Amino acid sequence: MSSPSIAHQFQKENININHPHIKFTISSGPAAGYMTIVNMGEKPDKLLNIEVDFAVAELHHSEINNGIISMNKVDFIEIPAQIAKSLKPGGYHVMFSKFNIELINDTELIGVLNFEFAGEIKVVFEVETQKNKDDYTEH
Ligand SMILES: [Cu+2]
Repeated sequence: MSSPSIAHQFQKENININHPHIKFTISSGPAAGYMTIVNMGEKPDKLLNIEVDFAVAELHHSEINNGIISMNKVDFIEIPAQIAKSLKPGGYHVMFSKFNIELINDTELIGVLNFEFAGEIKVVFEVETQKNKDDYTEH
């Protein structure tokens, strides 16, 4: 069990990033990044990309069609106004690959999220072992 983080969130302007974390099964990756992005503003914003120095990061969307899961790279993730959008298994997520470090449970990694309007938001990802394919913690 990872220790409960009371206020693991990051905010800039109208965008709040809640509990960014990376789930991995193999220490060399690949691994998925999840979080909840809250847009408290009156206008939509877009997550354009994410910069990290430990891997290659892409924005992905998973879809299930006729029981088959497909994963596609997307150019951005739209965050509508007044909406909390969760990046979680089966939907939008960050895909990390080509790691130049080893993933270790209960450690932290830094990343910078780039938004069209809010700009750069630096976050700390909690690194957690993935227990099953739907494992996702929201807190
Ligand atoms: Cu993916």
